[in-house]
Amino acid sequence: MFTQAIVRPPAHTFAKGLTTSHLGRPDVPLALAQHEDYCQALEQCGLDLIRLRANPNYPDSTFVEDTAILTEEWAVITRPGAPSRKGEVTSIISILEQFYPELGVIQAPGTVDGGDICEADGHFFIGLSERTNEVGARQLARHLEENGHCSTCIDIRGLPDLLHLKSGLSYLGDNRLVVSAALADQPAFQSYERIIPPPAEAYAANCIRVNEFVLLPAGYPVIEATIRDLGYRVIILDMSEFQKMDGGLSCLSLRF
Ligand code: CIR
Repeated sequence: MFTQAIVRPPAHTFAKGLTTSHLGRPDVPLALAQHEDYCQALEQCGLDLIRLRANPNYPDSTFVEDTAILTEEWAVITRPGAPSRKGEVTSIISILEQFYPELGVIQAPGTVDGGDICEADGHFFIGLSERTNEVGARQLARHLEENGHCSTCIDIRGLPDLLHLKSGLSYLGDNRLVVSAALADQPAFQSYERIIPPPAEAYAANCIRVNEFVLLPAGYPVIEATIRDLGYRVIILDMSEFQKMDGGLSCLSLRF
C-alpha cells in the first residue's frame, strides 16, 4: 500500500529539458493541466500528496522519480546521470529527511537515475543505462543487500529506444510485469507473467500500479483492454506533453 507521493509540476522552462524524442516542443500550460490530472489520479488512489514548488532552474525536475529510491523502511538518494539534473536531489533530500531517519546516498563516480530501478515485491531490477553506470548500480545493490533485498542488473545500453529501464518495464504486483518487446526475453523476467504491448504501444509499458488502480497513458487501447480484462481498476491519463520530454507515468512521482 502506498500512502503518499512527492510531485513537482513542470516549470516554465520545461521545454529546455533533455529529450531524444522528435515529438515537438511541449506546451507548458497543457503540461501543467496534465500534471494536475495526474495529481488528482494519485489522490483518487488514496495518496496524500507532497506538492513541491516548480523549479525553473531544473527543467527536468518534474520527473522527481529519478532523484530517489523509496521503500516503506528506507530511502536512497540517487546521483542522476545527466549533469543538468544532478542538483535536483538537494530539495528532495530536505523533504525525505522528514520521513526517513537516515538516507542512503549514491556517491561519485556512481550515477543512478530512479527511472532505472524497478521493484517487484522486494526484488529490485537495476537498469544499466546511459544514466545509471556500473559503479552506481553496485553501490545501490550494496544498499539493497544491507536492507535484506536482492537485485538483478539489466543492461539496456544497447536499446536506444529505452532511456530508462522503466521506460519499458512496470511491475503490477501479482507476479506480473508489463514489459516492452525489447526487454521481454531477458532471462530475469522469465519467471513472471509478462504482458507485452504491441510495438505501437511500447510507451504504455511505463504504467504504474497504485494501490488497487493501474494508471495508464491515454491512446493505447490494446494494453488498456488487457489490463482491464485482468480485473484492475484503470485510470487513463493524457501524457502527451511529458512524452515529448521522454517522460512517462512513473517519472512524475515518488510513491511511498
Ligand atoms: C530526462 O531526460 O532526464 C528527462 N527529460 C526525462 C526523464 C524521465 N524519467 C524517467 O523515465 N524516470
